[in-house]
Amino acid sequence: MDCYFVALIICLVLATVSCCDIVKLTFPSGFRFGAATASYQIEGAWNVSVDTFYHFPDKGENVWDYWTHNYPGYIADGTNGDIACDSYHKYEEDVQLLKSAGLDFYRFSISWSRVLPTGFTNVISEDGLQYYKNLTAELVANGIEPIVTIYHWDHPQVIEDMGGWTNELMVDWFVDYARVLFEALGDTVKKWITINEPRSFCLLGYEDTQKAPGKVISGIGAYLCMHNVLKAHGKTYRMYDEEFRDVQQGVIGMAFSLITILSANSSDTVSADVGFQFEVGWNTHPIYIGDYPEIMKTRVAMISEAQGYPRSRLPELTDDWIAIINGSSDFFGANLYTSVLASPDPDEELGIYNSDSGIILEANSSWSRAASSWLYVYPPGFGYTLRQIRDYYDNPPVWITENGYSDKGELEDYDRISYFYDYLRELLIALKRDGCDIRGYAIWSLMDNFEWQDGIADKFGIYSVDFDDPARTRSSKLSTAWWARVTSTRKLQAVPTNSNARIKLPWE
Ligand code: GBH
Repeated sequence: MDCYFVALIICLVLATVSCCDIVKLTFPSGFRFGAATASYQIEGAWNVSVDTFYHFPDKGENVWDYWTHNYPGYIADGTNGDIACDSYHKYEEDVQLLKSAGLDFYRFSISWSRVLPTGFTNVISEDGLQYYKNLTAELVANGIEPIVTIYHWDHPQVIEDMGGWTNELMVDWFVDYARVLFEALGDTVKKWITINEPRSFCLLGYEDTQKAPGKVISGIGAYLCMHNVLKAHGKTYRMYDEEFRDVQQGVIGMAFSLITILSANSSDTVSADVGFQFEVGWNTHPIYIGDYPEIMKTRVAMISEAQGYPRSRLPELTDDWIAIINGSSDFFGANLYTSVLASPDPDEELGIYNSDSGIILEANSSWSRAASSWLYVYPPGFGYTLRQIRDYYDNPPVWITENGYSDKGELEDYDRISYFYDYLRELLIALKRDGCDIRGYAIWSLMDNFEWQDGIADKFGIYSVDFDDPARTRSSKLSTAWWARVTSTRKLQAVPTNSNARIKLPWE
């Protein structure tokens, strides 16, 4: 009896502690906050330096240079990244932006064609490498950890001329490039992300004109692209193991494009999961489980046959490749913004296959929206997907490598703050109540930037950038101050509701 009583008291105390902890909305002491950007979206200086020996520009042309210069019609406002935020010249100021917001890390990406102007390792641009050495040194001097994305969509055009991600030789070209970065920066950089969101550029760049290289290779391009991405990632991971890990002691992962997929109809227990396996598992199962999801292999083979192809449009991962790719990840990088509802495609009952998944994905029209056409605000989806990752992949260490909200550039960005509040609250519940191993969170984005096919009209920054001003002046938004309070208190802060509530910046 006594024993039960004591146990009961202990339980009550524990329950109160953990519940109040969630109520207080504090972050664990080791939790890390940061902001993310990508080279093409912020750097500018697209043809900056001339090689003194070869006398050719030693920033090579990449697929986004080529795409925006030759096909500006595919960019909503016809803009490009020639200057962007001019971070190539303003990186010291950018580091101060991070510091003012109290951020612990900066996730930035490296421009392949800035480091390797010919695309290959026969010429290494000293200027290009120096830029990233300066940036990482500046970060470290200011107590900010660099987290480096090796590839965020801007591979050299010369490589695209040879098929880019649809050419299997890309695998070795990528490994060669990554090795140059480990050699040059690996003493300082201890967290590497090989590739950002393969799902996005494979689907939108090799089966659609929304992203460079804008090749429409329907039904085949994206699968081939992902196949080579997985190989390039796996081989880079093993190369780091063999050549660098002992000495450099870093970690390597990928930033996956995640999307929360919920059932449109509560009695449908199948569609949301099938949707998840096709949209997310396609990329994550090979790395965490060892092969493409079974349902993907079966359905794509069956539909390919019905379409008259001699073999499945989904390439096969051989046992040798599975051995390289399976387990090639030290952390799970999650880019997660939005949710959709899944339902079965009724045409399938008539024997008509409109898609390989057979699932229709549609946002709920009652969800509120950001400026980006694809971004719906549904905070519970964030927690749902974090728990899904825990359950599917044995609770891996997770870094939220991107999350954020787009608007039209308001400095008093209440909606952005409210998005952060609601999503971070879900994150805390997943972490503290549900035991998800979430280590850190990166805001997308540090500053307004070139938002790919949407040009510069949709803004994700917690700092604004004046794109009409040649100096690309940065200014803080209301969310800057809100973030500074979150990072200094390590606690979620209330959402200001009107301009009188404007929080003073720490340096004001
Ligand atoms: C990220 O894309 C990028 O990494 C980053 O560079 C970008 O600036 C940021 O987010 C904001 O857009 O037709 O189903 O393929 C993440 C979000 C995921 C949004 C894929 C568009 C395509 C819809 N993207 N999604 S789909």
